[in-house]
Amino acid sequence: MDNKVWFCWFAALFMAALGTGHAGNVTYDGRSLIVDGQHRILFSGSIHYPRSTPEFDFSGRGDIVRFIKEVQAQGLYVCLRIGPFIQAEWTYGGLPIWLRDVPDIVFRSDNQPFKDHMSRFVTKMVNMLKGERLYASQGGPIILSQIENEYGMVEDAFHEKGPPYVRWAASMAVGLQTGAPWVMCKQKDAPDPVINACNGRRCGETFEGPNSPNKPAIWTENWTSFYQVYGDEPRMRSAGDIAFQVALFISKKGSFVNYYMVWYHGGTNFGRTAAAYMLTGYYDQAPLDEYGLIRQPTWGHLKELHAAIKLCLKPLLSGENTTFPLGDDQLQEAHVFKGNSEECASFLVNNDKRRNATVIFGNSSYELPPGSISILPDCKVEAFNTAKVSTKYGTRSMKAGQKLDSPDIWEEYREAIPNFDETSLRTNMLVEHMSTTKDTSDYLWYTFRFQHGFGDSGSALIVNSLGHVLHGFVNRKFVGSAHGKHEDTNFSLEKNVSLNNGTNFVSLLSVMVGLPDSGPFLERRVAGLRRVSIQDKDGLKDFNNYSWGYQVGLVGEKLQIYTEPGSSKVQWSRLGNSNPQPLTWYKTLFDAPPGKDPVALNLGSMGKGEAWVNGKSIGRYWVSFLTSKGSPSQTW
Ligand SMILES: *[C@@H]1O[C@H](CO)[C@@H](O)[C@H](O)[C@H]1NC(C)=O
Ligand SMILES: *[C@@H]1O[C@H](CO)[C@@H](O)[C@H](O)[C@H]1NC(C)=O
Ligand SMILES: *[C@@H]1O[C@H](CO)[C@@H](O)[C@H](O)[C@H]1NC(C)=O
Ligand SMILES: *[C@@H]1O[C@H](CO)[C@@H](O)[C@H](O)[C@H]1NC(C)=O
Ligand SMILES: *[C@@H]1O[C@H](CO)[C@@H](O)[C@H](O)[C@H]1NC(C)=O
Ligand SMILES: *[C@@H]1O[C@H](CO)[C@@H](O)[C@H](O)[C@H]1NC(C)=O
Ligand SMILES: *[C@@H]1O[C@H](CO)[C@@H](O)[C@H](O)[C@H]1NC(C)=O
Ligand SMILES: *[C@@H]1O[C@H](CO)[C@@H](O)[C@H](O)[C@H]1NC(C)=O
Ligand SMILES: CC(=O)N[C@H]1CO[C@H](CO)[C@@H](O)[C@@H]1O
Repeated sequence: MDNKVWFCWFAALFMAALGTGHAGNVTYDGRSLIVDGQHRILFSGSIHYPRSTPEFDFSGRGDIVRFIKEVQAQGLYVCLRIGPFIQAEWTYGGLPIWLRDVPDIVFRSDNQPFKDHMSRFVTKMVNMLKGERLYASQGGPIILSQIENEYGMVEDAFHEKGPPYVRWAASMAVGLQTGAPWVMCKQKDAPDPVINACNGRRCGETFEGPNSPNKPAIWTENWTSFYQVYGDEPRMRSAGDIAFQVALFISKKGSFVNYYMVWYHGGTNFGRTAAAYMLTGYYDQAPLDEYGLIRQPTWGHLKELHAAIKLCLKPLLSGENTTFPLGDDQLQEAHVFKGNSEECASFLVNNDKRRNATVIFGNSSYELPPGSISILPDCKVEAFNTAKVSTKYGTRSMKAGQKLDSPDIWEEYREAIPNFDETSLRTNMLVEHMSTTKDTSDYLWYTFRFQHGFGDSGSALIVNSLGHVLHGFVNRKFVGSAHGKHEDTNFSLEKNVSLNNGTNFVSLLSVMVGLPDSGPFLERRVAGLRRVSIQDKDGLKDFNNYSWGYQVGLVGEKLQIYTEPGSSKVQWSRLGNSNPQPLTWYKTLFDAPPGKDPVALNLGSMGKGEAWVNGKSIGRYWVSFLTSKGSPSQTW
């Protein structure tokens, strides 16, 4: 197990331009983190570095040391969210699939096998970073670390095994002596000295605050409710709404806001790293889009917000705060920070989401748009209002570089449909998908053979599956496909089939589109076929406990025909337009477009599958899964 790779450590990088130099030991008090002896208001933008790459070069995407050194070189700090469970719409929440085979393991619980593996991982990680001198106390950029992730959401499911696990995780982390504080997000009872942080899209409104007066208010993650799954339309959160929540959080003495992906940069779920039903594009709507390009007006509006808050720093960090109502209907209020001398900053909040409000503050009158906050860095002149977006809308234009739609430039290889006689893995029952594939492939063939006393076309094949996709073949003929969805993975395929009088072969291809990543007891989740029967005029015959033959993965995967050496191991043929078959590999060669712009492939004419460029998987596509408006969720 030692050579298995835990491939996702997520780091958030701070955008606050704080200059370089040593951060020193990092501490905190009730106001904020104290970095290099100074209170700080910090903004950071999450980036999952394995989801980002500037070109079709995938070497070392998991190199965290290189990533952190690059962050430092840019003059930024790092808040490292170690996990090891990270959810993050990453397959299996970032845990390696082999962990479920550890005897007696219960993930994320007061369970010795899990704790052993978790502490081994976290220790290895921290020691590696210490070895590279990357913690602030060593002159590095890491000023904060996170252990676990949103455990408060699932803690109750573990009953009496939950709280001791939280205490253990906190003391294990703190015991590693990083010289910088630790946070737990969504964990009201985070034990001292670990800081409880808010996760959620509206922390400005909902956060109950730190669980001790000595801890600062920290917002580690805004929301993840806008990740896109197959079948979803893209959803945008307005720049004004984001700015409102951030300004409100700061006005209530918040001192650290981390823009989670929907707000900063998502990237791409390359290969098979996406969790169940997640799109390959991750938070394309973020201020830096899937390709790393600036998305306006969000990016520009947040930049102006940060500049306005920066003008308020002195009174914000060292002043006294007061809060008082402004209107008569209790929907408007002022948060005022007054320093020693003339320093004064105020946040005028209009909580009325429908109406403008005219308020008197000081001796002046201010017009506040619905659901907005005005920031007055001198308590007089409005420097910024969250609803007044002055940045222009931007559009991303895709330029067609090359057309690859001529059949002449393509070759195909048809994947063999295995029948029962060709399988070597046998049992007398339906197996669970994940424990059989061990996630070496999305694909698992379930096959059986049976005798039928009469040929007929009035029989029906009925299959129930717990995810995620099923393709049915009878006597090597395709009979149909079905799939579940993110909210309900349970689905059935019912198809009329014509059977031979004599021997019949049924081959069912179960496909997973990423592993689950959320909720308690991940180690016990099941997927794949649950029930298989055939209805004919003699009645319903159940095949669950029949003799089954299995094949893990596809022939093309085994031969790696998406690589140059693998490609030469099979006979490719010209694109045939007769009898198209699902499960076909296609390949072509093309010249890389000139220039340095991001390059995308338009897979809009495809169905469902995975795409490789130069032997590297650029992720899955599923353009045949349409949204309610009838379009694919992602074609680029
Ligand atoms: C940080 O704390 C450690 C342990 O208390 C101490 O040895 C070290 O000198 C401190 N570093 C700085 C930069 O203050
Ligand atoms: C200062 O802000 C804190 C946090 O929002 C709040 O609990 C407290 O009541 C405020 N103090 C005053 C005097 O308004
Ligand atoms: C708020 O005021 C602005 C201009 O002062 C106006 O354009 C807008 O329609 C008003 N909005 C509402 C909801 O009354
Ligand atoms: C408001 O105006 C009065 C009279 O001109 C003045 O005494 C007072 O200081 C002003 N208040 C503020 C907050 O500017
Ligand atoms: C099925 O095949 C058997 C053996 O060849 C034959 O006796 C029987 O008549 C066939 N039944 C039908 C309905 O064709
Ligand atoms: C899946 O759906 C079928 C048919 O609606 C139902 O009989 C079965 O109990 C469901 N299975 C699960 C695990 O929910
Ligand atoms: C199968 O065929 C029968 C008629 O032969 C039809 O009533 C039924 O709807 C069909 N079922 C399916 C699942 O297509
Ligand atoms: C298959 O066998 C198991 C026990 O071996 C039994 O619990 C289950 O009900 C059987 N399933 C069906 C569909 O007959
Ligand atoms: C309040 C809120 O939106 N919380 C979300 C934070 O993210 C997790 C998943 O990581 C969601 O389950 C929560 O609903």
